[in-house]
Amino acid sequence: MFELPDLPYAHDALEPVISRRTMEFHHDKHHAAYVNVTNELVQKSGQGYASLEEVIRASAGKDAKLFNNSAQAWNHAFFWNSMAPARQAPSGALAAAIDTAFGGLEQLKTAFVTEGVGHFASGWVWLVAEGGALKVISTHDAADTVTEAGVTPLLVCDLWEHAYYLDHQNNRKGFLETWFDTLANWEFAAVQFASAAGQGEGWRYPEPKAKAA
Ligand code: MN3
Repeated sequence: MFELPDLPYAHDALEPVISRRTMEFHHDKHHAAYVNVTNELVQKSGQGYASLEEVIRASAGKDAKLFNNSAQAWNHAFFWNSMAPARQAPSGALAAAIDTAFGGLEQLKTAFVTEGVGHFASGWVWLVAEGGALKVISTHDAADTVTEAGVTPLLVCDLWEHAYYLDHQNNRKGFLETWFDTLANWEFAAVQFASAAGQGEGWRYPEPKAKAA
């Protein structure tokens, strides 16, 4: 059984950009539902899976309901890790790679916000590493980079309205700008970036626990 990982901070730690109320719905209800439905579908399938990543890859293009729920379970856990309560800035090799790819952090912010605002309807905006270079991409609905060989996600922001509507209403642009400036977890991104270069492990969803007999 896959578990709903606890938030890496308190529900109100990201205020005022993301309120406690949003986190209570988003983590405790939305994310929990994706994990629960994934578990139900995996159980029904009778298949044993060693990881959530395996579920996502096995269901992609074959079982839309299982893919959508398992990928959303993964994406939300990655999203919580993509944020930190204290404002940070990229440093070291990651900062250098940002300069190379975008010309600087402000230009990366523009690319990230523009991609997120331009993305129609629900999905996710990502900073990723591919072949040693950084890129900004977006994915639709539940789609993510778990199914993309050679693509390592560094950060993601949720573009579904439930992520920001209570706090920012329809102002997706304002949400993304403030998110990028104040919540982006550059320490987490740096660990992911190093893993893309073969240094250390990238983030993985917690392994499933055997069901109690
Ligand atoms: Mn969401």
